[in-house]
Amino acid sequence: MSVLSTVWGTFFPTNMPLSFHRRGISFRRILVVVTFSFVLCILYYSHSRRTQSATGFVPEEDVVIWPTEPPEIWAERAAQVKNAFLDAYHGYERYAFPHDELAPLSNASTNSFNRWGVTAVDSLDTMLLMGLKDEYERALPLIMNSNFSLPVNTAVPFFETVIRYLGGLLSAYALSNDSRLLTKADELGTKLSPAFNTESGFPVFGINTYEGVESGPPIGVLAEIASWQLEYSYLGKVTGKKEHVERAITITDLLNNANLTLSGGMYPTKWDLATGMPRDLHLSVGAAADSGHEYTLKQYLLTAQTDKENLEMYIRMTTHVINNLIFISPQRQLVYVTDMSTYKLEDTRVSHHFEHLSCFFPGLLALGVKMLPLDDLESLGIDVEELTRDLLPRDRRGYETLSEFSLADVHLWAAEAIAQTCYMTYADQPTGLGPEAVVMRAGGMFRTTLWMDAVRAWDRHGRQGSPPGVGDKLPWSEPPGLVSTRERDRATISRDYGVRNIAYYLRPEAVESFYMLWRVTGDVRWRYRGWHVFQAIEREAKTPSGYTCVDRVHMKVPVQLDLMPSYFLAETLKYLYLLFLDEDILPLDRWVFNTEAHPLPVFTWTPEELTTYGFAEEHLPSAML
Ligand code: DMJ
Repeated sequence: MSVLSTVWGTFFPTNMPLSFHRRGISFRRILVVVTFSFVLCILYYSHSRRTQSATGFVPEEDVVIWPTEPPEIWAERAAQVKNAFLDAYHGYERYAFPHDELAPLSNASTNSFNRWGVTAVDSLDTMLLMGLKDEYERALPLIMNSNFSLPVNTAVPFFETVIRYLGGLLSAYALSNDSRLLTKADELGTKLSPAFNTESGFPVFGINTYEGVESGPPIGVLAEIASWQLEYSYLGKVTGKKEHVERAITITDLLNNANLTLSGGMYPTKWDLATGMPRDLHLSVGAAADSGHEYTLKQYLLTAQTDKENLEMYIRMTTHVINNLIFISPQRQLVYVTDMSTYKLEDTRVSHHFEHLSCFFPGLLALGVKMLPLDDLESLGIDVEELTRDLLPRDRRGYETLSEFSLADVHLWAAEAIAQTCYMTYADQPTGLGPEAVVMRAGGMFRTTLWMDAVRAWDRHGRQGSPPGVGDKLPWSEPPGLVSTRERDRATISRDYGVRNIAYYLRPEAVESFYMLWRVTGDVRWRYRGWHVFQAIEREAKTPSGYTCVDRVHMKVPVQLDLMPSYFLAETLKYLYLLFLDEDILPLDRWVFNTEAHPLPVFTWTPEELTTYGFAEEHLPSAML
């Protein structure tokens, strides 16, 4: 109003007489006022529309026509993924074996993961699942002959070695029952153990397996210090070796004893390897943190749902993320999970970055929905009072907010909405490939909203349409005829985000979540989304000898890089294959995927093991208490 009256005053001073003709008001002045008012109306309308859609008053859904194809089509698509795996692996065998990874344009090899043939080891279990006996037999001698040593003065990265090599060996053992693989896994797990020689017991970044000494900075990141319990507990279970099991118990105890009051009960990203305490207040489920959170739920599931400390941590983490890190974009209602840093108690900054790595998170939520009685946590011995005892009042309030809803519903809506955004970051690009990171427009006139606020508003207004962000969306495309970079940049405003890192590194996280959501909901849309991703990979990433990471995915003419990471075979192609395969060969209540997609079988500790290994009461099945 005040802007309007200023403008009015400029053109019609209060001392001006009241009749137009007699008062000499020119047509030009009237035209200016009318035009100005029109512009104001447009701005007001578009702003209120954005605000309304962000708070869920206007649920927006595009009409997407999903094909109705005969179900048999999926078996044929699974076969196409198997062929893609064969192309990739044969290229590796031909040009790179026994080195680590294939450079699929130059047909050379790279050795970034210890020179122990990481692609072969990472691929073993996928070969077994796809029935590729010949490739499997050809890879075995490399593994059997490896002594996991390195040239003097070099170190292996603990985390990558555990998830790719140890996870790969253990999974192949579980699927084949070949005890030689277990012997190698035991040997490797033992060789890596100097990593735990820190004051706290958290593993250090690297180990010189030649001299058996650890090396690395005094501060570690969550993903690297807390993503090995699955592998070491299963190794302990199948070898019967106390030292392996003790390592897995130690990490849970260490994390459980940390003071998490200032981080809302969630693990922050940096940790002090001497004191075992958090060193920052950066909260994220993306790079450097991701699998540290993933392993809370998965450790609970792997141990046949007996490890209550990890379950409690999963509930605390997801509650804090849902209340604080999930947002919805102003125009397209894209739901995303981001990160935030707290510098002083009241100085918290949200980045609004959305990383491809974070796209594993919706799959984790979906897994939790399937496996946990989220609306009856008391039946698992979870006491919310106890769970929130050390939290600040503002964080405790987040639990009250969620208690107004079915927790299972909220987790599933968040999973579906975020996974859809992961898909849109692929479908919006001319290549159909998803960039490594995008940044959502959140400043200035862009009123981005906490997703839970939008959910509450949607609920208050009678739950019209799908929950915020869950309904179908059409891909964004650039309006035709734009030439200058400025024009093209401006056009992306309607997309709600800018592309921050323009490469697709053949990563699995999006299709991993599609697979989980397909298994949990049975909704064929997840298969179609995965199929579109696979087609884009075939179109843009294929080379004569394999598949490569792709740069400039947001352009019509992308650039092929020259690297085929081992996780493309271990994870991306495995999840796509399982997504299209009709038979559920790895039921989620019997198998748990490590963070490199290596399935490990769920197991229970026997009463003797529980006593011998000195488990804390929290780990004991209720029957034993
Ligand atoms: C994989 O090596 C693992 O999934 C890890 O946890 C992080 N991401 C890469 C693949 O993107």
